[in-house]
Amino acid sequence: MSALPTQIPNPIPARHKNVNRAEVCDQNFVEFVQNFEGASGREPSALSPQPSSPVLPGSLCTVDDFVKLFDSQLTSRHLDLMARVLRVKNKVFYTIGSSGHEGNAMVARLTRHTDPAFLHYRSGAFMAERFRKLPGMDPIVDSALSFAASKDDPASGGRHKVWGSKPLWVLPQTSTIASHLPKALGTAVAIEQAKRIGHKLPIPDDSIAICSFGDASANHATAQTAFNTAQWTAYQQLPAPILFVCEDNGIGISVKTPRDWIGASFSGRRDLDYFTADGLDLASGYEGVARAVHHCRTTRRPTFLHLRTTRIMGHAGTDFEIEWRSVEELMAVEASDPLLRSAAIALEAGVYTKEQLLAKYEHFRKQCFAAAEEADRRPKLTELADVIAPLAPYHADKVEAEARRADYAEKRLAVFGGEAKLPERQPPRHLAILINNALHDLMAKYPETLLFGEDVAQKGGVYTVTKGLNKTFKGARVFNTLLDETMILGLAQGFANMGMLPLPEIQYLAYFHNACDQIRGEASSLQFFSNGQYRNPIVMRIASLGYQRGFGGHFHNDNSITALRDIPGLVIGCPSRGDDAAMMLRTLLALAKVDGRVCAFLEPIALYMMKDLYASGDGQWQFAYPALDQAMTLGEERVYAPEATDLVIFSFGNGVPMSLRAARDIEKAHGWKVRVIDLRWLLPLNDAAIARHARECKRILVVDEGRKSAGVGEGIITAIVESGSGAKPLRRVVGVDTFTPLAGAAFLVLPGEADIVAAAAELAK
Ligand SMILES: Cc1ncc(C[n+]2csc(CCOP(=O)(O)OP(=O)(O)O)c2C)c(N)n1
Ligand SMILES: [Mg+2]
Repeated sequence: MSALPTQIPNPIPARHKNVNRAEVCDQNFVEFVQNFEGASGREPSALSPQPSSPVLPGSLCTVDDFVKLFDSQLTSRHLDLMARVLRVKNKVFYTIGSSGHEGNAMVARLTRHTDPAFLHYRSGAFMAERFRKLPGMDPIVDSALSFAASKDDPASGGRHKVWGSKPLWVLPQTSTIASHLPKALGTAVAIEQAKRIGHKLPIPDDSIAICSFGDASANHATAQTAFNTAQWTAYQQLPAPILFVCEDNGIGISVKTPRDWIGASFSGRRDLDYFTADGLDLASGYEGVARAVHHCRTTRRPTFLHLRTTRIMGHAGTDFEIEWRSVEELMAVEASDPLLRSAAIALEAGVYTKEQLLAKYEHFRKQCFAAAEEADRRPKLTELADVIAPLAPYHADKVEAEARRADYAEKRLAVFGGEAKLPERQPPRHLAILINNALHDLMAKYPETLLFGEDVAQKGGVYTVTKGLNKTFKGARVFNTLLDETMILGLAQGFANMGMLPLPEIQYLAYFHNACDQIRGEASSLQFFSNGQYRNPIVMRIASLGYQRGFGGHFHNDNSITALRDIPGLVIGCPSRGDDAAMMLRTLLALAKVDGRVCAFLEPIALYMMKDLYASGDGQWQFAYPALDQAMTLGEERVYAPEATDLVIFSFGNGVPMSLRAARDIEKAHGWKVRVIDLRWLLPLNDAAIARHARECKRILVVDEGRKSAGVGEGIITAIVESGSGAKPLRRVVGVDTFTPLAGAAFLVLPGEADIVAAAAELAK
C-alpha cells in the first residue's frame, strides 16, 4: 500500500480545492493507479483469476472472490459518479451514494441471496455483489432505472430510489434511519418461529436476516430497541439469527461519532456477539466478515459486525463538505478510499496491470452512463392511478369470499370442545366474549396466525379478551412479548415477511403512538415502495377509546385516532358490538390474506363488558355470535331505524349506544324519528354512504367521541359538505381538545348523551 498518500502535500494542489469532491475522488483513482510504484509493470501473475483460484497473499479471500468484489465496488462507485453528473441534468433524482462503503460487497458475497436483507442506503456494492447470485440480472441497468425514477424500475416502479429486489430478497427500506432494525429482527425471529408452528418458509430454514445501518443510526431508539430485543431473546436461549452490520464511517451528515464509540458501546454487550472487519480492505476484511456470517448462521445468535468504512463525496450530492470541513481533513478521508486500497491489492498481487485496471475503471464508467442515458428514455410515472396502484389493493369479491369461507368446521370443533360449545350455539354475549370467540375461530381457520403482545398469553390480556388462546394454540402461536410497542410491531412485520399472518396486540391506544412509525412509515408503505412485490399483512388489535368508569385517566382512555387516520393504505375498523366485531375481524383477516393489507382493529374498552343498552338488566347490548359464513363488507355501515328521516346521527364506537339512548329522548322531545348510523369503518370512510344518509334525512348530527381537531368528525362533515347536503341543519358533538383527566372529570371532556340531546335541540330551533 506504499502509494497511499499519507502526507498532505504542502502547498495543497489546486485541484484538491475543487468543490466537486466526486471529481476529486475520480481523479484520485486514476492518478493513484498511474503513479502506483509497488508492483507496477509486473505482468498479470499466476494469481490472475482461474478455476481453482489461489488466495490473496495473507488473506482468506481468493483472487476470484477479490476480482468479483472489486468489480462490485467499481460498479457501485461509477453509479455514484454518474448520479452526481446526471443529477444536474435532471436525469437522476438521487445522490446519496455508497462511496467509501464499498466493502459491504463482502457481506453480500458471503451470504446468500435468500438471506432477507434490510439495507443501509450506502449499499450499492452489496447490491452489485448480490446481483451475481442469480443469472441474467444486471445491477447497473436496474439501479439506473431506479436513479432515474423510471416506471420500469424493478425495485419500486419509479416511486423511490430504494435498494430493493424481489428475487434477491432485498426488501426496500424507507429513508427513516434505524426504522428497519425492528422488522429485520422480527424476520430473524420469524425464520425460527415458523419451524415451531409448522409454517413452510419461503426461504431455506438456515437463512439469516441481514440488517445494515450507519454508526450515527446505531444510537437511535428504534435501533436500540432491536439490539435490546435481540439480546433479550438470546438471553433466554432462543434463536435470533440476525446479522447487524454497522457501517461505521465515523460521521452522520456533519456530526462526528465519538472516536471508538461503536466498539466501546457494542463490544461488551451481553448476548450480542461482536465481530469486526475492515471494510476498507478486501484482503484483510474478508476474514472478519466471513467469521461473523458463519457465526450467525451456525449459532443462530444475534451477531453484530462492526464494519470499518469511510464516507467520501459527502453525505449526498447537496453536501458541499468543503464549506464546513478543512481541505486537509477531506484529503485525509479521501486517501482512505477503499477503491484505492483495492487497486493497490490488485496491482501488488499482479491481478491486473495498470493499463488493464484503468481500462476496467473506464469500462464501468461507460456502462453506468450508458445505462443511465437509456433509463432516462424509459417511461416515468405520469398517471396518478399508476402511482397509487400498489398502495391499497382491494379485490372485493375475493375478500368477501375469503371472509365467508367456512371450510374448517372440524378444526373449530376441536378448538371449542364439541358441537354444543360452538359460540353460535350460545346465548347472546357481550363484546369481549364475541371477540374472544372470533379469535379462536380465526386462529383455527388460519394456521399461520400468531397472536402476541404484552400480557396476552396466560393472563389473556388486561381485559381477558385473549383468554384461553394460549392454552388452545400453545406458546408458539400465542405469546407474551417484551414490553416494547415498537418491537411488537417490528415482530409483526417480520412474521408477515415470512408469510405468516400476525395479530399483534397493543395494550392501549395511547401506547400505539409510542410506536406509530412502525405502521405509518414502515408496514403501510411496503407495498407502495416495492410496487406491490412485497407485502406485510397485519391485523393489529388495539384496546381503545374512553368512557371507562373509575379507571385510568388519559392513558387508558385515549380517544385520539388521528395518528392512524391519515396513514395511506391502512384500514381501520371500530366495532361497537360483539357480532359486528366478529364479522369485522373475519373481513380484516381476509383483507390481510387476500390483499396483504395492514389493518387496525380498535376495540372500545368501555364496551367490552357492556350488556345492557337502555336499562340495567335489559341485555340489549348482547348479541348472538354470527354464523360462520357471515362477514361485513369493507366500508359497510350499520343502520338503526333506516325508515327514519327527521334526523340522522352519524357515529361509531361508544357514540353508537349513546346515540341510540339519546335518540329516545330526542324522539320524545321533538317527535322526530331518528336514524342512527354506526360507520364501523373509520378508514377509509364510506363517503358515499354518508352522503346518501345525509341526503335522505332532514337534519344531521355527528357524534364523535374523539377530539375536536383532526378527528373522524371532520372527515364525516367534509363528506357531507362535499356531497352537497351540508346546507341542512347540522351539528357536531365532539370531545374537547385536551388530555383526559382521571375519574369523574373525564366526563367533562368526553361527549355524553346530554350533549347529543342538547345538540338536537339546537337543530330544532
Ligand atoms: C429518523 C431520522 N432522523 C433523521 C434523518 C436524517 N438523516 C439522514 S442520514 C442521517 C445521518 C445518518 O448517519 P449514519 O447512520 O452514520 O449513516 P451514514 O450516512 O454516515 O452512512 C440523518 C441524520 C433520518 N433519515 N431519519
Ligand atoms: Mg456514519
